[in-house]
Amino acid sequence: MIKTIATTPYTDQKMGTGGLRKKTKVIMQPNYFENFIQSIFNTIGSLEGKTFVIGGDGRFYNDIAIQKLIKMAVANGAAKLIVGQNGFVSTPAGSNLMLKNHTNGGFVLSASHNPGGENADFGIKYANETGGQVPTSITDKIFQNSKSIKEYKIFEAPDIDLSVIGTQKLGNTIIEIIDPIKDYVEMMENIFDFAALKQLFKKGFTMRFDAMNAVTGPYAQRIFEEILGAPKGSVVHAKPLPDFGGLHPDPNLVYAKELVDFMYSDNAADFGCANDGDGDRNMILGKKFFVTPSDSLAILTDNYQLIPAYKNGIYGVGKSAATSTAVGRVAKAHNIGYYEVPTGWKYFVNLMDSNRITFCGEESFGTGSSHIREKDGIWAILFWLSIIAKTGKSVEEITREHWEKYGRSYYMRFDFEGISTETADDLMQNLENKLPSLSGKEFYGYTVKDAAPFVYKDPVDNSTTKNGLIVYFTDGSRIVYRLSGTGSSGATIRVYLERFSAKDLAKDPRAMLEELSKAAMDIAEIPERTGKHQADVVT
Ligand code: VG1
Ligand code: CO
Repeated sequence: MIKTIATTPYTDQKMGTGGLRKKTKVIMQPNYFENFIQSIFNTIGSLEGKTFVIGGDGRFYNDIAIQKLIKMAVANGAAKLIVGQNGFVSTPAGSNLMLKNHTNGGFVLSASHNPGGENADFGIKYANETGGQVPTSITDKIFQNSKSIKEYKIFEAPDIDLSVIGTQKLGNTIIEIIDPIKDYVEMMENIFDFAALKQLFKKGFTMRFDAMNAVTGPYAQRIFEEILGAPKGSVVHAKPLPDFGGLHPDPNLVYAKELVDFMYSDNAADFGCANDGDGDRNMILGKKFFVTPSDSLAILTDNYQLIPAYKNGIYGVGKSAATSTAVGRVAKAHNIGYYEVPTGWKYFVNLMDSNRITFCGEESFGTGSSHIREKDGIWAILFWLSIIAKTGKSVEEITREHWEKYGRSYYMRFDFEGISTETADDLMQNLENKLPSLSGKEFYGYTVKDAAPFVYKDPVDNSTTKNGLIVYFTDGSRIVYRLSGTGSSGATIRVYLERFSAKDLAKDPRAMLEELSKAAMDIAEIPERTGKHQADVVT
């Protein structure tokens, strides 16, 4: 039976860089989740005849939220729901299901790389028929709607059993419970040369995939161990747990420490990699060697011809403004399109849909291609393994040869966390105000060429987005400042440093960027304004 429930609005349901992301306890407030979902349904109009994909990364509260979501979609009149078995669907697998089935979009319940649990974070990613997260014009409307919501609709029924694959009906809605891994594996088999990858493991190649107790464990076990023949146990932390076993499922040098320590030990595997909570991020490591995500994007792009799906050519490549310019040099060499967008994958969607780009990436451990409209952690790993299989070279050799060919962009990101929103906003405003006066000034040997906010005009819908402030120096170095849009409380200031060198290819990035980091602290007055003399997280 359809029930209409009276409710009162919350005022903080604004989506950020990756959907709505909040403390789990905030989402658990009475009607909070329901209000947000109904605001989406109210924004997009009648659900009649519409199909949606539903899943999540298995974190705490997923099981409860998913039942509410299904019953609300039913009450609002959706024709069909495609739901991952036990409620599991990774972000890239979800995007594939949406595209492949010509759906009207879907929901991945995840706060991505944020920790999970009752005292951690929860989130909702909402995508439209592109399989990509909705543009800001829509998220603004949803936010407006949420501020005046008075009621929501829910179908009253016992919980659905999500453990059995098959089709059932709730109200007038068809509910299809599917194996969330099958279609994803098929897609990967159509992109990469699986026979060559099997050969690689047959020859004794070793890898370690750290799933960080999040959603990609079962995907990775199926692909790497069962299909490609990597030794059992190559995938670690493979069981998705509601609190990720206490791990912070953000695959970087800080939070994937166990994997990093292993890959820098004498027992290291040939290849090391990790994914984040919802499977869209990746980290790549060789033996005692780390590949920055910016370099990874450049290297994958330079090697597109090695992959069956791309060997006949790619359209172009996109990167977020904060990502290093390494891939720009590759785009130039291959004479392909090159786009710089604001932070957040949704800005790549129009570029992919209009055949302007095939590959795209962000410095925050995200890489992907137009096979779907989200970044894809396992895709990036299979791409790297394919380069290794085809060239016979190690991760380190591939990367060093790349630097020899193109020069090296030394790159680091500094995060200043737990700052009050007011302090962070003031700091950014003050910096923006003084940008014009920086030109020609010298900081620790670096002279400012010019400085400006980053403003992006989408070539497809002509919308403009302002995100971050960039200081350019005369030697080509850059500092990018921006506020995080994925936190669940307070503010995080991100500072991205980049310095190019054509000749010095084997220096320590910290040493190469020491003076620039001092300049970054001074220019934005970070110590004076935040009391912090050091970043909380450096990646
Ligand atoms: C961060 C990253 C950004 C990424 C976003 C979502 O955003 O910097 O590059 O797209 O997370 O990633 P922010 O605003 O906190 O810097 V995830 O893996 O949701 O899906
Ligand atoms: Co993610």
